Amino acid sequence: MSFKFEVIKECSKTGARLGRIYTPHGSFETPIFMPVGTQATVKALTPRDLKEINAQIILANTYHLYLRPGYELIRQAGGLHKFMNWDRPILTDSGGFQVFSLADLREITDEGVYFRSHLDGSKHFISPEKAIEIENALGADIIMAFDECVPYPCDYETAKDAVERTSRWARRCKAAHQREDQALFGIIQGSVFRDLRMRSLEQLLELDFPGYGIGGLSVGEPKPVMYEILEHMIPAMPKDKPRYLMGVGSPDCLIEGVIRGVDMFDCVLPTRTARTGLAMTSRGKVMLRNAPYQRDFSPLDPECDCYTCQNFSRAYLRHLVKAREILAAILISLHNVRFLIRLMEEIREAIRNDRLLEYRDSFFEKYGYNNK
Ligand code: PRF
Ligand code: ZN
Repeated sequence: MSFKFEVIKECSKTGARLGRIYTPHGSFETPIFMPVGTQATVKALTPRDLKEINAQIILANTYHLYLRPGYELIRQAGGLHKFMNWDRPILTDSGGFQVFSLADLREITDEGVYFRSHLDGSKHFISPEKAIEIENALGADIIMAFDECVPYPCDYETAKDAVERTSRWARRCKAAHQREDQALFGIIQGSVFRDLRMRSLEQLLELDFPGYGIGGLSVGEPKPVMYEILEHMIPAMPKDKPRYLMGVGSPDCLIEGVIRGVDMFDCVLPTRTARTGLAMTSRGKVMLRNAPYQRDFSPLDPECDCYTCQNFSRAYLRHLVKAREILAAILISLHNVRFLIRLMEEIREAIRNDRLLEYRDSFFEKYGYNNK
């Protein structure tokens, strides 16, 4: 089946909606959290693990896979799904963000971006056409346009130029896109300037994408500023297209984002923090390195249904973290990703029952308002 989005139910008290996205690799309900598999692997987790914790769609990065192992190799392997043995939906980010945050010595022109690899210093050039060529070769179900994400804070003129360039690049991405079995999403930029956000949205709407990424947020601005931009912008976005808030994944931002009408999220947070020994639980964060857990033989999160919480104690997990054992990363990543996937399951259930605001309050009551 090709790409389709349907709204199942709109929340009567908030901007939230329950929906379903259909792709050639199956369908899933929204709002959804997408675990990040930058290098064609969600770090420390196998596809078998991901299915066990009910991951429906994962994200991979064009920038990283272009540099290593190369997109011709992945094309030869039969595409990303076959290469990594993941038969559910995949979304690829375009590299328009990673090239700005990771690469060295970059020069941005209207043609594209010149940069040096963060791996070996080799020289490269990615244009909108090139990004789409790579994403077409990788073969994800949803692919993102090549955009220019400005840092925060950013002056108005710089943000404005990036909006205009992102619109020109979006048009070129659409023209270069070859595969009808992949849905190409546009990305809205505009930093924290309301009028630029609206301008970016209007220009992208002219191109009529099947979905829209909200880029350039969660780049260092205060959370209330991000929420305010979402409140301003989302009511002007098409109701019948999915809205994807890029790079956002803390529990509070997921809930507040959904309330304002966001349908899709991705973030490295659950896997990255897991590798430092930090777990998210229904009672707030737990830093397993800390001394209080040395003789804590209770489960990491008594309310969690994951393999880690069903079988191991905090004391054991702390031991693994302290001993720098790789099983620590595996077990805590499994739990953290399951925690966010279950949070989204509960959010969808709350929308279904028109209880989203009550759900938010009870979640923070337990998780801790000051523990975000
Ligand atoms: N653009 C792209 N990917 C992204 C972002 C963006 O602005 C962000 C910003 N939070 C995360 N990932 N292409
Ligand atoms: Zn767990």
